Amino acid sequence: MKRISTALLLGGLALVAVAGCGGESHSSPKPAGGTAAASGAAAAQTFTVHGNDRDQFQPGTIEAKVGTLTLTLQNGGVPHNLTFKDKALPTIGAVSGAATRSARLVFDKAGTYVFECTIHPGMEGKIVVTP
Ligand SMILES: [Cu+2]
Repeated sequence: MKRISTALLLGGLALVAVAGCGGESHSSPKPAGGTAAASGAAAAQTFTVHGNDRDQFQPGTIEAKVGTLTLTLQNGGVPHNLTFKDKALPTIGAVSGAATRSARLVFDKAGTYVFECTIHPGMEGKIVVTP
Protein backbone atom coordinates (compact mmCIF):
# COMPACT_ATOMS: atom_id res chain seq x y z
CA MET A 1 0.00 0.00 0.00
CA LYS A 2 2.79 2.38 0.83
CA ARG A 3 4.53 1.65 -2.51
CA ILE A 4 1.46 2.63 -4.48
CA SER A 5 1.07 5.97 -2.79
CA THR A 6 4.76 6.80 -3.47
CA ALA A 7 4.26 6.08 -7.17
CA LEU A 8 1.21 8.29 -7.28
CA LEU A 9 3.11 11.10 -5.61
CA LEU A 10 5.91 10.90 -8.19
CA GLY A 11 3.36 10.94 -11.00
CA GLY A 12 1.85 14.07 -9.54
CA LEU A 13 5.25 15.79 -9.44
CA ALA A 14 5.90 14.98 -13.10
CA LEU A 15 2.56 16.51 -14.06
CA VAL A 16 3.38 19.67 -12.15
CA ALA A 17 6.72 19.96 -13.96
CA VAL A 18 5.08 19.67 -17.39
CA ALA A 19 2.34 22.14 -16.50
CA GLY A 20 5.00 24.59 -15.31
CA CYS A 21 6.48 24.69 -18.82
CA GLY A 22 3.52 26.66 -20.23
CA GLY A 23 4.14 30.25 -21.17
CA GLU A 24 4.55 32.70 -24.01
CA SER A 25 8.25 32.03 -24.44
CA HIS A 26 7.46 28.57 -25.77
CA SER A 27 5.46 29.77 -28.77
CA SER A 28 7.18 29.59 -32.14
CA PRO A 29 8.84 32.82 -33.23
CA LYS A 30 7.09 34.62 -36.06
CA PRO A 31 9.14 35.69 -39.07
CA ALA A 32 10.89 38.99 -38.50
CA GLY A 33 9.88 41.83 -40.77
CA GLY A 34 11.32 45.04 -42.06
CA THR A 35 14.47 46.10 -43.85
CA ALA A 36 16.85 48.90 -42.92
CA ALA A 37 20.24 50.00 -44.18
CA ALA A 38 23.38 50.45 -42.12
CA SER A 39 24.66 54.00 -41.70
CA GLY A 40 28.05 55.38 -42.62
CA ALA A 41 30.82 54.91 -45.15
CA ALA A 42 31.65 51.39 -46.33
CA ALA A 43 34.67 51.17 -44.02
CA ALA A 44 32.79 52.37 -40.93
CA GLN A 45 29.17 51.27 -41.11
CA THR A 46 27.05 51.00 -37.98
CA PHE A 47 23.72 49.45 -37.19
CA THR A 48 21.72 48.50 -34.10
CA VAL A 49 19.40 45.51 -34.34
CA HIS A 50 16.76 44.84 -31.69
CA GLY A 51 15.65 41.46 -30.40
CA ASN A 52 12.14 41.89 -29.10
CA ASP A 53 10.20 40.01 -26.44
CA ARG A 54 8.35 38.01 -29.12
CA ASP A 55 11.64 36.42 -30.21
CA GLN A 56 12.06 38.44 -33.39
CA PHE A 57 14.98 40.45 -34.71
CA GLN A 58 13.88 43.88 -35.87
CA PRO A 59 14.47 44.60 -38.60
CA GLY A 60 14.78 41.11 -40.00
CA THR A 61 16.90 42.29 -42.92
CA ILE A 62 19.87 44.65 -42.65
CA GLU A 63 21.43 46.08 -45.80
CA ALA A 64 25.15 46.81 -45.79
CA LYS A 65 27.99 47.39 -48.24
CA VAL A 66 31.13 45.36 -48.65
CA GLY A 67 33.39 46.74 -45.93
CA THR A 68 33.24 46.91 -42.15
CA LEU A 69 30.08 46.99 -40.05
CA THR A 70 29.89 47.50 -36.31
CA LEU A 71 26.71 45.66 -35.41
CA THR A 72 25.14 46.34 -32.01
CA LEU A 73 22.55 44.11 -30.38
CA GLN A 74 19.98 45.58 -28.00
CA ASN A 75 17.09 43.56 -26.62
CA GLY A 76 14.12 44.02 -24.33
CA GLY A 77 13.41 41.91 -21.27
CA VAL A 78 14.16 38.61 -23.01
CA PRO A 79 17.87 37.86 -23.53
CA HIS A 80 18.94 37.04 -27.09
CA ASN A 81 22.29 36.39 -28.69
CA LEU A 82 23.27 36.88 -32.32
CA THR A 83 25.12 34.01 -33.93
CA PHE A 84 26.00 33.80 -37.62
CA LYS A 85 25.54 30.58 -39.54
CA ASP A 86 28.90 31.46 -41.11
CA LYS A 87 31.12 30.60 -38.15
CA ALA A 88 33.91 32.82 -39.50
CA LEU A 89 31.89 35.81 -38.30
CA PRO A 90 31.92 36.78 -34.62
CA THR A 91 29.08 36.00 -32.23
CA ILE A 92 27.39 38.62 -30.08
CA GLY A 93 26.67 37.16 -26.65
CA ALA A 94 23.26 37.41 -25.01
CA VAL A 95 22.15 40.72 -23.53
CA SER A 96 18.89 42.05 -22.15
CA GLY A 97 17.46 45.29 -20.83
CA ALA A 98 19.44 48.46 -21.41
CA ALA A 99 22.72 46.63 -22.03
CA THR A 100 24.17 46.39 -25.52
CA ARG A 101 26.92 44.34 -27.10
CA SER A 102 28.64 44.94 -30.41
CA ALA A 103 30.75 43.05 -32.89
CA ARG A 104 32.93 44.33 -35.72
CA LEU A 105 32.08 42.46 -38.89
CA VAL A 106 34.30 42.54 -41.94
CA PHE A 107 32.57 41.63 -45.19
CA ASP A 108 35.03 40.98 -47.99
CA LYS A 109 32.41 40.00 -50.50
CA ALA A 110 28.76 40.51 -51.33
CA GLY A 111 26.28 37.94 -50.12
CA THR A 112 23.54 37.15 -47.65
CA TYR A 113 24.72 36.42 -44.13
CA VAL A 114 22.09 34.73 -41.97
CA PHE A 115 22.18 35.05 -38.21
CA GLU A 116 20.08 33.51 -35.46
CA CYS A 117 19.52 33.52 -31.73
CA THR A 118 20.62 30.09 -30.52
CA ILE A 119 18.42 30.43 -27.42
CA HIS A 120 15.22 30.64 -29.50
CA PRO A 121 15.11 28.25 -32.48
CA GLY A 122 13.67 29.95 -35.55
CA MET A 123 14.62 33.47 -34.45
CA GLU A 124 16.58 34.61 -37.50
CA GLY A 125 17.65 37.67 -39.41
CA LYS A 126 20.04 38.42 -42.23
CA ILE A 127 22.51 40.94 -43.49
CA VAL A 128 22.42 41.49 -47.24
CA VAL A 129 25.82 42.78 -48.33
CA THR A 130 26.16 44.45 -51.71
CA PRO A 131 29.28 45.72 -53.52
CU1 LIG B 1 16.58 34.78 -28.47
